[in-house]
Amino acid sequence: MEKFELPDPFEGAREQCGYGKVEDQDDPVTMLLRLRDVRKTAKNTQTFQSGAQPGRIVVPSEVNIRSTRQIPFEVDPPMHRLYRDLLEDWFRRPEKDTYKAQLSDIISKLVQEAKSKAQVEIVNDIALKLQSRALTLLLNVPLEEAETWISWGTHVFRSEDNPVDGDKAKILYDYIDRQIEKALSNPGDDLYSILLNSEIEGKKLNKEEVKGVMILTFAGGRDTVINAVTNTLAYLSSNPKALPAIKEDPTMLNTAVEELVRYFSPLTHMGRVATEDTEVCEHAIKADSRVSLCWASANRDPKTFENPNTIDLERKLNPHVGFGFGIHKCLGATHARHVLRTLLSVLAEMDVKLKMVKGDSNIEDWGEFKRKVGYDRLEMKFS
Ligand code: HEM
Ligand code: EMZ
Repeated sequence: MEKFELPDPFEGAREQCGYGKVEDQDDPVTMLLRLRDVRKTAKNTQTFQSGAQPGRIVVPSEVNIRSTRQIPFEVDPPMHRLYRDLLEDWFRRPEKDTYKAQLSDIISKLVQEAKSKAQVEIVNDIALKLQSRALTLLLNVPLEEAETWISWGTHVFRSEDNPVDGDKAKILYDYIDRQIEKALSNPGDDLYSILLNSEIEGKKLNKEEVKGVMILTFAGGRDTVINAVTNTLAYLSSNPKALPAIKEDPTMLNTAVEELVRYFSPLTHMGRVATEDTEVCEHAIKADSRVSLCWASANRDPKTFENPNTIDLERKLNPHVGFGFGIHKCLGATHARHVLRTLLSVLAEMDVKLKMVKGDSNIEDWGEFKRKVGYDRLEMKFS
């Protein structure tokens, strides 16, 4: 049985100095590696802003492929609060029973299909389809719409040989523009229509703002969910006792999902831009330079997590930052948690056995740090 492992490349630097450096398109980034510093910096939105030039807080930087500001992700207080107030109710929809039933149906069908095949490629045939179909529930659009999104491949901004591919991004932007026009001429009860009808301080959101929310919903919730689903299946295949244990005691589902998100940390890090000369970890940070909050490193910090490199599905104390920390905490977390929870519970209920056949690792390259985040391809057998 192949061992499933996502090694922690940050251990040495986190212990020695607490930060690392990465070059990116002539705009270097100081990665903050300790949980305490990550939290402190995320809280200090005055000195470490998200509302810099659109695309700049993302690593690799997306300044060359978009001018649309992603909302509420690239907005600072006080505006940030107004957008969040507008969005939070909608993003709690996954708590509804109808939503849960539909999600369970989407997942059961995919698992049935996988069981009927001799072998299945997880990334494209399960994770991408599951992510796309589940997203139709969050946006409240017809299930068929997912087929278009599936045809775009796993990442909407990256192609095989280009981490920031403008042509690829244009497919998404043009698609969203068309959906916004459709919603304007024929409003329904989907997220586009709801947003176009919303007001902040008595003023309707304009098309550019709606586009900013929608790009974020498509981009932020795509490879994160795909990696989380793929890694979950890889993990289960090398730990055959996990599903029977969950079936025996479904209360484990809550701690299991949190632990998987901690260990996988599907979003490695996210940047901020310093608004003034400052210091983190006794390291000088110049005004207008970039730092990043490394969720993946913080989630293995041994000062907080006992046996940080072990997956313990019943971990009791788990203040992980896999979904971020502070005001920008992931809006899609309720949805993502339900996706993972339902996946585990459907597999457990169906007594599915998983066998890994072959995996090509997806390794992110952050200069001195190489981090496995999942798989580009993963062949498995379901029975
Ligand atoms: C923010 C992780 C899924 C939408 C964040 C942040 C993290 C994160 C770490 C904080 C970014 C920051 O502080 O700069 C993840 C992970 C996911 C996931 C690990 C899957 C396992 C999703 C999904 C959606 C989504 C499915 C929506 C469809 C957002 C939005 C924000 C955000 C809108 C910005 C919130 C704000 O700025 O107030 N996510 N995310 N995410 N995420 Fe997610
Ligand atoms: C941005 C980001 C959002 C960015 C919370 O994270 O996710 C990245 O995958 C995208 O490339 O544009 O949406």
